[in-house]
Amino acid sequence: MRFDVFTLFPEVFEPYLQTSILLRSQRSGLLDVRLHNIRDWTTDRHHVTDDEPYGGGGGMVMKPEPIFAAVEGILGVPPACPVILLTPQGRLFNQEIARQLSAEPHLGLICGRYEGVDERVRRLADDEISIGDYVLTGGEIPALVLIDAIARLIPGALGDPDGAQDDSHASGLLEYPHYTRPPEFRGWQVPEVLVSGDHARIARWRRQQALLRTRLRRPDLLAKAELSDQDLKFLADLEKSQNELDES
Ligand code: JCQ
Repeated sequence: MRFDVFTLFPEVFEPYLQTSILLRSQRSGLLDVRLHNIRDWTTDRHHVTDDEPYGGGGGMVMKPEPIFAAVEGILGVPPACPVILLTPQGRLFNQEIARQLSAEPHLGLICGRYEGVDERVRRLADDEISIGDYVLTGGEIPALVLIDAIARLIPGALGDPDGAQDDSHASGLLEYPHYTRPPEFRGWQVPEVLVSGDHARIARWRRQQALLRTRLRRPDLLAKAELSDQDLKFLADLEKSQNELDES
């Protein structure tokens, strides 16, 4: 899968892209991230990429010409792939959107800076995505978030055949608790079930822990999750024992 990233700060992508799974995916040819400096597409003597907002008010706005020149210069007219603008005004990114985007062979990502981009840049974008309700200095971290979440869904990227199947949010539930050696650390024991060797019992315990944790921390997710009859029985029994305690 190929990403073309349009940014004023391509260097901030380098260290993260040169690490771990993203590095391996690029080396194996599963992932191809191309970074483009919007400043390289300016045509004026001082390579200016921003300007004052019409109508006044503080801050600076990214000019449309270099962004259009960069995106169209690299991706063609019309662009050869979907183009996404990273902005707090976009639709909220989640695992479902990551899954859908991982089916695309090629994506363009535009990173804004300053107070934002000239409104006409929106005409270049097929989609606008936000990674959360807060304001960042630029769209670079959001673009890395998308690349990371999407790239690890490419078949073969994680190295094991089960891949991202077990991950938090893949099932719509939070993950069950994980433990590794030592069996006791500072007096805290690894749950007995995990060292029992009883794989059916381990699977049941993990599922129940995921359900308990999701109910406690993210009941909004539980309402949307795919639940088996056994899951529903477990949750119904929990409610029942909770009610009995409340009445006593
Ligand atoms: C993305 N959540 C926060 C900031 C303007 C394109 O215009 C702008 C882009 C940014 C950077 O993105 C974010 C963001 N998701 O701040 C202002």
